[in-house]
Amino acid sequence: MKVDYSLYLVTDNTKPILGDRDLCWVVEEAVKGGVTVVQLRDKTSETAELIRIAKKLHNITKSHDVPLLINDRVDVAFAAGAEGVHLGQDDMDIETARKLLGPNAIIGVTASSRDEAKQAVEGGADYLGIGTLFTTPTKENTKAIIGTAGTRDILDSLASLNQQVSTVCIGGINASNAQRVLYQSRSLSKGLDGIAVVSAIMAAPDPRGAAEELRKLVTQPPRFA
Ligand code: TZP
Ligand code: MG
Repeated sequence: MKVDYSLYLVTDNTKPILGDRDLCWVVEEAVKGGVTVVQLRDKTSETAELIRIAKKLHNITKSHDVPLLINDRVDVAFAAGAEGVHLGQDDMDIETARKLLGPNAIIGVTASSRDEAKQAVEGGADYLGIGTLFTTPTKENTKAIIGTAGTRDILDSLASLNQQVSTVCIGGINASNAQRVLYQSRSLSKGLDGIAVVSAIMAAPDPRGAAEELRKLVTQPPRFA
């Protein structure tokens, strides 16, 4: 399956971001607005509840032909029939995840350095979540803020590895910097395939409108000097 990574939504169920709104409603609005991939990221729900949420989200994403990936939890991805997982450096190894989920599963890995990127690519990751790009209140304990320079460095290293792996960047991306992040990377021989956002959509009062705006920004020619 060819995946469109251009506008990748990572969910957040914490009060400062979601407020009192229903997670499924926000995600459905976002998908209607043009989100191309959804990652369920939930660090608090117990397993049974997480599977219930994942199944509900999967019904929504499936009806829009958008892949659903589960953060950290290969078991939950399997139980919900999700299209794949997103693994951090401390999560299950790619080979085991692939054995459990099958050859067509989408497996993404977080990479904050050249070494992590190389290891993930050699391990067979389908895409890399490169970051953290900019400081963000959404993930305060993030281990590395790599900035634009760190991102370019990883992208450069992928070009020299001559790999087809897809890439998205995450951390502090919103409508005001999305085009810059994406199009500046395109001056490299390996550019980003998309941007990943949490608060820019999840915290927006109108998540559908926020997704529509971001989708336009990532698909239309850049409008900055
Ligand atoms: N991983 C690295 S930064 C981050 C995650 C999940 C949070 C990004 O949130 P936001 O609101 O898009 O800055
Ligand atoms: Mg993780």
